[in-house]
Amino acid sequence: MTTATVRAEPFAVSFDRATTALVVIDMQRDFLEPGGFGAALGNDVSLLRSAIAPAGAMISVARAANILVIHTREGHRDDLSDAPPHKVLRGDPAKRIGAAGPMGRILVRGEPGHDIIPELAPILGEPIIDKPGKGAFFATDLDLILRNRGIKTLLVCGVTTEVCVHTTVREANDRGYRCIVVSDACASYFPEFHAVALRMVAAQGGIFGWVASSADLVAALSEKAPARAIA
Ligand code: C5J
Repeated sequence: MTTATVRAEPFAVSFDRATTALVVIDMQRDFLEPGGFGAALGNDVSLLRSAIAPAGAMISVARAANILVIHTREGHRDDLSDAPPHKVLRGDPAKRIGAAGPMGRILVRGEPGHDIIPELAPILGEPIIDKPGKGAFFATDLDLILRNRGIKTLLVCGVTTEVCVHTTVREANDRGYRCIVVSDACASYFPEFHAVALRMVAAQGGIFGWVASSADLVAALSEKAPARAIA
């Protein structure tokens, strides 16, 4: 039996492990550590750290249950040709996208700040989606990867709840994926936005999907499941 059932808002949801992926959004040094993009925009980056342990627990249980784990990173080419000018020109010129910071050029691919934080480092075989936008489907091959693997349900966590997590969940809905947002494995620089963003997902009978805690998902996924079949 590969089906798991989890307590969730607005109601309990069942999903098949074999057609489920865990998507970990933008758990990058640029957002979670001092000196990166998040800090450059004036945010208190320590507010995001609450998501690290729950996201780590989700990654561990997904790996153990043979659930595909996908990581995303927001960032741009080093010539910034894929960055809209309005995004680059925002904020203090010394701290804009592409400017030199303590973790290298801000939000630029290949720089130390663009890396996923060491606590949640991907392992071999886990796709990493480099995205220029907030949504993980925009200008990426995420949809192709999911469809090639027959994925139907996404467990979504990461940062920030109301920006890249929400945008990705909205994009996923329109592409036909069921989304379960992992409440405590997401975080925002604005705790009130985090709370409201989660409520928005589950409101109106689950207009964007479901919201479940990492503890409930870990418990649901810890039940023994057979190994993934090799095609
Ligand atoms: C933001 C993100 N907040 N990953 N990016 O700019 O949510």
